[in-house]
Amino acid sequence: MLSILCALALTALSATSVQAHGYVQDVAVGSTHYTGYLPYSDPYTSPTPQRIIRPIPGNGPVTDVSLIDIQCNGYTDGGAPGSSPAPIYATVAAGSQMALNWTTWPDSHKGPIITYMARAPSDVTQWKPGTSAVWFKVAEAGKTASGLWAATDLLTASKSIYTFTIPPKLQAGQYLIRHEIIALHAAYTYPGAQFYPSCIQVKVTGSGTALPTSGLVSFPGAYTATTPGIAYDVYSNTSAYPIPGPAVWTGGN
Ligand SMILES: *[C@@H]1O[C@H](CO)[C@@H](O)[C@H](O)[C@H]1NC(C)=O
Ligand SMILES: *[C@@H]1O[C@H](CO)[C@@H](O)[C@H](O)[C@H]1NC(C)=O
Ligand SMILES: [Cu+2]
Repeated sequence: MLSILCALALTALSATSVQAHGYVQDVAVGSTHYTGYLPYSDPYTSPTPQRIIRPIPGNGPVTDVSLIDIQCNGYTDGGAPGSSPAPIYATVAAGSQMALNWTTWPDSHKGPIITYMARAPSDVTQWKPGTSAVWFKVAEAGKTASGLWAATDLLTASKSIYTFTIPPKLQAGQYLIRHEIIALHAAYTYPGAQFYPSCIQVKVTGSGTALPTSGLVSFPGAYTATTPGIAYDVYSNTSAYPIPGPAVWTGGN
């Protein structure tokens, strides 16, 4: 079984290294670093490395927005659909920054970078949101007025590090962060956009009390084939890019 998996992984590695997509390989909170889930080595490493990012099958995209795969990147949990939780979480103070280090992102894969959070009812290392509407957006970046894209232009300029702030007044507790790049190089029609979500488990500390109670969205659910920004001609459309999903929640600022 293991050799079959290794062969598959090697096949996937050689196939995808040509296409070179990516994933979050490191998360930094201040000077504390958490290595991301490494899809080409973690499954074959013993003992299994303890990660804060939920397992992903590889560096490739999800393209069907109706699948549970769109939530945390298409990994099955014991054969059941939906992502498998990770064993640990990062601790981060409300109002502090998280720096997400992506693998080298291909120039052709232009698109937005979007980050959501969802409050875990109790233990985030056991929680699977399923199709519940639990997610709120905390950060987004699309195309600037001068035509620069969050991915790849700005991400490359920042050495593949994307930084966002945990809302300063967010209620303490455990959360799942859903962070994604949407690559639009084939998004002139649907399906075409490539989604690269990562789910990061955190415990937020602080004395804040803010938590959104309305406008929460589900994954799958938040995006459809006709949601603005899911289909977009990245080569010829010089208009503003409408970032998909709800407005950024500002109640925690
Ligand atoms: C991102 O992570 C990689 C792999 O750990 C590391 O080599 C690289 O230096 C990191 N990038 C930055 C800007 O810290
Ligand atoms: C450009 O994108 C916007 C937003 O998605 C859309 O409304 C508009 O129709 C597009 N323009 C062209 C020429 O396709
Ligand atoms: Cu790709």
